[in-house]
Amino acid sequence: SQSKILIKGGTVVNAHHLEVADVYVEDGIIVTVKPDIHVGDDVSVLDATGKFVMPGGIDPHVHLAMEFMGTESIDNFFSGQAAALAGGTTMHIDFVIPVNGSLIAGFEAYEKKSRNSCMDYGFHMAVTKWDEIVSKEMEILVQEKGINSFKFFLAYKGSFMISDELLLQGFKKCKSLGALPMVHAENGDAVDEGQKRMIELGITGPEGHALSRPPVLEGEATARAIRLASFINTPLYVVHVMSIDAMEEVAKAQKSGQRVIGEAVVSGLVLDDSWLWNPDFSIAAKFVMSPPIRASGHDKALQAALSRGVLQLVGTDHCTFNSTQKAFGIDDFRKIPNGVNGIEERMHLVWDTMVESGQISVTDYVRVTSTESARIFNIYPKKGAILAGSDADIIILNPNASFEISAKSHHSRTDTNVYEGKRVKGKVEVTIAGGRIVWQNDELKVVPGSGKYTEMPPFGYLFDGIDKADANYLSSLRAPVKRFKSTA
Ligand code: DUC
Ligand code: ZN
Ligand code: ZN
Ligand code: ZN
Repeated sequence: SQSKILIKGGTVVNAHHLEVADVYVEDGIIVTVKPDIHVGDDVSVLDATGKFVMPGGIDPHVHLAMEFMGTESIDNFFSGQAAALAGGTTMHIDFVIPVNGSLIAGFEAYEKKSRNSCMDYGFHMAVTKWDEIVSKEMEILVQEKGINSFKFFLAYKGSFMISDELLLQGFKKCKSLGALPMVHAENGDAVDEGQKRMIELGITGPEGHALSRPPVLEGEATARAIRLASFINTPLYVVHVMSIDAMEEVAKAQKSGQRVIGEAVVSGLVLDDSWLWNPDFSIAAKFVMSPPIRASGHDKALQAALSRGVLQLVGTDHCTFNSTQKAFGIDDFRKIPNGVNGIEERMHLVWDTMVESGQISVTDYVRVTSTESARIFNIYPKKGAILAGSDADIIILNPNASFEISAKSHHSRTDTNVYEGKRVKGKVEVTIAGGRIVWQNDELKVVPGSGKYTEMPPFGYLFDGIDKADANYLSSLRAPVKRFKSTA
């Protein structure tokens, strides 16, 4: 049951503004934001004095119950979302994987998977092959199913990877539909070569994962995708920028005026690849994800890029496999299911790493963890804001509390945590999702089926003025040269 809630005396933070105010919530919607609100006895009052009241996090990059590398990621839509809520994230956008190449069949499978959701969610769609049917399915998904983003994999040769020829078709189709193309940017052919090289050298452990797909392959694919997006004149979203190489390509394109969004993920900001050399396989394997976590130095550079605005938002790529699943690759790193946790830790790690350290402001924190996701995927200000009329997805963060991250206390179903033992300053003490208090006093009260599918409409702000740019381009082309046959 949804109740009436008044949050009193906190500092209310939006991406553009911060003020001390009360927030009154009724029927899942924020009704009023102003100082000194008075209410009756039927309202639950939360005291937020000395704390920050902020929009719940929106994780733009998650893989719950994903069928991948011969297994399925262990957090399903219920357990992954429960973990998210305990960490102050109130919405995620998951990647639908096609079924036998069919986007619609994939969408229907994900409708089933997400039935027990306990928080709001949206979908991106992965495109893993190309033909007339796929093209038609993209139209249906945009026009009728609330999807406005499509992800193309330049890696995973033999399964998800698509050629440049198909990528161009996909970019064109996205643009015509007002949908945002996204790329996983690693050169899949070169990764395949790198893996063979490692196996030939007898490097079969988790460090071989990092060595087989170095930053240069991420830089190459990022540059290629950005240039092809420029050629089509479409906006582009580069998921999980993990290296200086890729980040610099994004920065260069942005500087030239191209509409390229760079997504950071928490693991790339906070971790380094030294873990992959750990002699204990079960520890090293936890850190295997793609693109790989990079050598020390990349993390700090990515943090700086986030604070400069070259990277606009932070996701997780949350895709968890337990120790048993990770052990599939005990003799061969190529068989270790790729993925790390993060959906529960993201809000805390970004606060601790970026705000506590003074690298970004509190308003910027809201922007990179919530508002920017909502703006890019065209659901702002329903999501990503503490404004009258917005969904009541709200967190109360105490900047003076601290705690230690551990698999012993986390809510994910996986048995390990890549941030094990890390102490963070700042703690989400209350999470309100859809007007319900779901996290308070370290207790979760989540309701299966209470989360709603959030449709994301096409033609978000990244498409503003694209038509005009195309018209300018066409009018800039010179008329064809009139040629005659030489008589000489
Ligand atoms: N990378 C991962 O680490 N996991 C899921 C998919 C991906 O691209
Ligand atoms: Zn008063
Ligand atoms: Zn990816
Ligand atoms: Zn991913």
